[in-house]
Amino acid sequence: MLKPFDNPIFVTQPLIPEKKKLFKRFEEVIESNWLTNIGKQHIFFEKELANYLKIKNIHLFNNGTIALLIALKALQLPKNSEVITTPFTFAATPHSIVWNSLKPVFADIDKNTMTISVQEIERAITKKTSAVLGVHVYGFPCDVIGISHLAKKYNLKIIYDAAHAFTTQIDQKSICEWGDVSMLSFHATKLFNTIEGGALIYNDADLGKKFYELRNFGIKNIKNQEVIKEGIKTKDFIQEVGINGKMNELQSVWGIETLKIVKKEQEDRENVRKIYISELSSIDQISIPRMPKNITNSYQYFPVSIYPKKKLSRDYLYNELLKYNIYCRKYFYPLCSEFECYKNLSSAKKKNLPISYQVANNILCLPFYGALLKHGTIQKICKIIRHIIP
Ligand code: T4K
Repeated sequence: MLKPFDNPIFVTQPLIPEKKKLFKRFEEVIESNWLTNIGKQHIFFEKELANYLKIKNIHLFNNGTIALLIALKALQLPKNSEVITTPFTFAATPHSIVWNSLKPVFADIDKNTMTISVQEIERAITKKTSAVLGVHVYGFPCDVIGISHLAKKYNLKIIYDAAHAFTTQIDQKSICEWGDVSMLSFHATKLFNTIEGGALIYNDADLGKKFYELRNFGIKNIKNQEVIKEGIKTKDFIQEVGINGKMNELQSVWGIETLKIVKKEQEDRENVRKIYISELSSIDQISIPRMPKNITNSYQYFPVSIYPKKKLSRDYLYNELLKYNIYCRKYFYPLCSEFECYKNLSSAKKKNLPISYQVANNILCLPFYGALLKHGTIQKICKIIRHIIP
């Protein structure tokens, strides 16, 4: 038997900025006495990020879930109306619908992209449908063109959960340009992180203004400095029921420094990806989903599907890998539609979601981050997998 790893190998490892540069920026923040509430670092980071992603309109948030809550709130969808979404996602996606007093309706996914199927969306549309919340799962883009057509035909809003799609581009344009609004997550486990954090990307300036205000308790879009200088009482300027969704100055400088190293991490992950493909492609029981040619990989996860055969299944591989100190993740098993809080919805019935069940039962996210290139780690992981599935 091959020797297990001395230290656990997790599904991911956070990207940590260069400490010297980071601490210098922390000092700058501390000495400025300005720690949060859309300060200098926040504004600078927002601009840097917009340039990096080559997009015009972006607002930062303290995490992706709050960003998604605000995205739905700002669209002012009728109370109790239905939002069609995928069950093959993280809990934050349907939760954000329910937190807005809206009803999630699950539609099945496409077998190849694992994203919500346009045909299934159309089948689920009723008079009560107000929006579609698609998820670019693992950075695989939803059928954005098909969803746009449906939205026009039925007068629906489109929200994209792009938590996994930081670098995903279609024909060299950010995936986040599609739909009314897209949410990015900058959680520690994401390719690009601010420890916790998120962003909304949008086209309509009025919608952007709403995001800005809802993020800050609903306080009207006035600068803090104006409030201080002119002694304006903020209570006079609360227009809506907002929330505290602000990214702070330390998160922002973490983001500024991480942005400098994310390209290198992407390149490293590309090399990890190539090694996985060359080592694992010949194993009959493993299928590696591939991006279409005009799509840039998101480098977020490395999912594989395991075709069950005799004792060998996804769960068998998962459990065997644990013996070697390798902790893969079964993202996203079980489906959100199986959770206690959603299982009684009529759209949650198993017969309504056959592809989602099939995908969720066989998928496994293998360890995927640049540092796997060190000390032959990635080669050893592949060797172990080949040993388990001869
Ligand atoms: N929509 C989608 C589609 C999402 O996937 C997510 C988040 C959201 C919305 C919401 O965005 P945020 O509000 O989070 O910005 C993790 C993350 O917490 C979560 O952000 C992520 N999706 C989800 C898919 O994965 P867990 O419960 O799997 O995390 P955890 O703590 O088990 O971490 C996974 C592995 O990462 C660990 O085995 C070890 C490693 N790790 C983790 C942390 C936190 C580290 O090495 N260092 C760390 O600091 O949810």
